Amino acid sequence: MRLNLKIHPEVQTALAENRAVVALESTLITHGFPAPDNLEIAQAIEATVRQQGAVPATIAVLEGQIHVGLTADQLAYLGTTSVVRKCSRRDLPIAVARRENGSTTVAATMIVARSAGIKLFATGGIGGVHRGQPFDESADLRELSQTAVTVVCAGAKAILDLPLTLEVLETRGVPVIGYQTDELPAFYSRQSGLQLDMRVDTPQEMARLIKVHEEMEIESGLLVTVPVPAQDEWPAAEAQQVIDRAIADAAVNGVMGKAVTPYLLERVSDLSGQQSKKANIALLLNNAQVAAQIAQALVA
Ligand code: PSU
Ligand code: MN
Repeated sequence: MRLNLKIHPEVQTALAENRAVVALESTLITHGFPAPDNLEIAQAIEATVRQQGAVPATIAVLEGQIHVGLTADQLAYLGTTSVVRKCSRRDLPIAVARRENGSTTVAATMIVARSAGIKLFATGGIGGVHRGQPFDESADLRELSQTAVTVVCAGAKAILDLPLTLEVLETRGVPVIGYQTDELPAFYSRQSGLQLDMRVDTPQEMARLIKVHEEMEIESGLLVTVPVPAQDEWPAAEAQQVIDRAIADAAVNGVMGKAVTPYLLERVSDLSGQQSKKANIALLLNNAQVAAQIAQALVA
């Protein structure tokens, strides 16, 4: 792929010197949380990566230019601008051609990270197969099957069909690894009851797997799934009721396509008050920390 990237000098230097870099997505800033929480959360994620000694590279499109690493002003602009295109793979050329602002989903962030030479990327939850809508399958899953970037997340978002999402990941050849867990985390809560084939307990162990995968030139992504910290968990039984209601509301309102995920996240947040937000923020910061530690182990 040939992308015209504007790489922040700090990120460029870190890559040239083989220092740890963690890519970060931007859809969670523009479509995942309302202002002003969104900007505070984005800043906190970057700060967490830095605290671990790694360089954050938030990825977004600003006036048609793809950026890898944003200045503080650019991040603030993205967090406060109302018209931003949510860009998955197919939307990237549209945002560039029309000189628009665009935020990148997991799929688009993987594409850009790969092109920039960044091996690791942290997010909240990947997209997946929607419940009751087996043909609404996030482009994230296809990207994971073909783009060699490691994505650190808290599983697929709990608004999704987790068993089907796991099946698709298996079909597409994506290794799914539990980080200090034997089962797939369920985003807001720690357990899904779905067993995983592989568990790692340290950043070093994960880095070794990434290196072997790279040496074998298997051009798929790797998915590292990290449970939300126990003290911030939103118990699955409670979360499920709220999620069921949000999904029903989406159906009644005819929400479709790429609007589904932002709608459900907002509805869940409105219906649950602070609980979903607390869990969501905690898992984002935790994932950023784990990703930065793995990034460090990769360059050690
Ligand atoms: N995780 C979050 N909040 C988000 C998302 C993930 O905690 O907003 C975004 C990611 O960018 C992911 C996207 O790639 O939702 C999936 O959207 P879709 O189902 O339309 O592919
Ligand atoms: Mn979707």
